Amino acid sequence: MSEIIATYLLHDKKEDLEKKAESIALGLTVGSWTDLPLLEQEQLSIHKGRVVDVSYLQEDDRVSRFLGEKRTKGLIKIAYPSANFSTDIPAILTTIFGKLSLDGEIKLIDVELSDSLTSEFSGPQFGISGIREQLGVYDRPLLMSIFKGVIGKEQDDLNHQMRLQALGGVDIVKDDEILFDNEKTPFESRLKSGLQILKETFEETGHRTLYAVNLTGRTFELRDKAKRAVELGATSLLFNVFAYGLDTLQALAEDPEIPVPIMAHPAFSGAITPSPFYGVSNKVLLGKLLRLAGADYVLFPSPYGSVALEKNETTAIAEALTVDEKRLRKSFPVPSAGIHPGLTPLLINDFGIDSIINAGGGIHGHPDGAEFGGKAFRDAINGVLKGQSLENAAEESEPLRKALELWGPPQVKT
Ligand code: 1AE
Repeated sequence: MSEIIATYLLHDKKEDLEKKAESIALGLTVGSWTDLPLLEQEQLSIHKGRVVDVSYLQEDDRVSRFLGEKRTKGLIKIAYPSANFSTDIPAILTTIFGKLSLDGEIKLIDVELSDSLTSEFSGPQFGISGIREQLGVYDRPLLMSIFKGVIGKEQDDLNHQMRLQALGGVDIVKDDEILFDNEKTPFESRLKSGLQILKETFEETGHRTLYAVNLTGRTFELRDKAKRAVELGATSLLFNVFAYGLDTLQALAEDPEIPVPIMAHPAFSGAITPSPFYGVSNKVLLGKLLRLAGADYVLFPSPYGSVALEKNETTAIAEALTVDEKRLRKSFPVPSAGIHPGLTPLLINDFGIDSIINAGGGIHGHPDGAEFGGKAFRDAINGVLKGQSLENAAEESEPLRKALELWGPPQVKT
């Protein structure tokens, strides 16, 4: 049966979670049920929500004190028949966590779509394998860098940064998500210049670099702007998906006239995910839903940098993006924020080679500049893959040695 099963974490005022689950399953589908005549019950049965499971968790006195009264903690799973909604993410979200998201201490922590429902979505157009093919790189994590300090700057400044990043051996350069259309570096000329620099560096070094230009502006302008970017030769688009909505990402990803990988930035997701009581889990929002909506690359805070998530949260996101799934390509996990070369062993250990190591300050802040920042990362990656310690790899790499002197090997618990 085509359906979606949603799992919720509750801290409920009442003690009877079975009753609560039943009221959600009916309330969000057919409404009151037992009073209906049998014939009507039969007619409506394909629309009726189903309680799949209810489990009680250890109550936490600190939580009850924090919320001002005793709470019952538990997990409930409800199945919603696909017959109730059109097959689009707005309809799904409104069904499974629309009004319900306003109903006290309840958090959506997982969603499972039946195969037939998943097959209604195209998912990533390129995914990990498609991006690797574009770059011709198959045997290591990719390296990405971010333009930094470019607001108010001239195109020449960006060109200089682009060149250094590419010469450093970076595979993908992304715009900073806070760089919008502006007079000094407007979208089209920024893209044209960036691509020209990358063409030149490719001719010089033979190393290919993709450029994720920030697709911004009003929602209804995005499609034409993205098509124009494709005409100009764009190799990727950066997209602040949570400022626009998942359905907007899906519309761009599905458009046959926009055949480029799309990179989802997590900006604004922190307004939805962090609470233990409310909102949506990172695994669902940044993992399952972004993959379903068609993100080819997904940025999220790593467990180590400046804006960190708990390690189990980050591995749950990466797992949702990469788990074998018959009908959807895999999205590239991009653990980010405050990343420097000293973190390379931890990142590869946590996320494997099918991930992207992404740094802004950790590349541009290298004592010898961004080119050497890129080289330090590439040498760290190669060393780790050869089984070397960072210190050993640094003996053969001056860029890495200087990076480690500045940032050090990480002082984090593993
Ligand atoms: C989680 C997003 C990280 C991001 O977008 C960004 O700009 C990071 O910059 P750095 O590496 O922290 O300088």
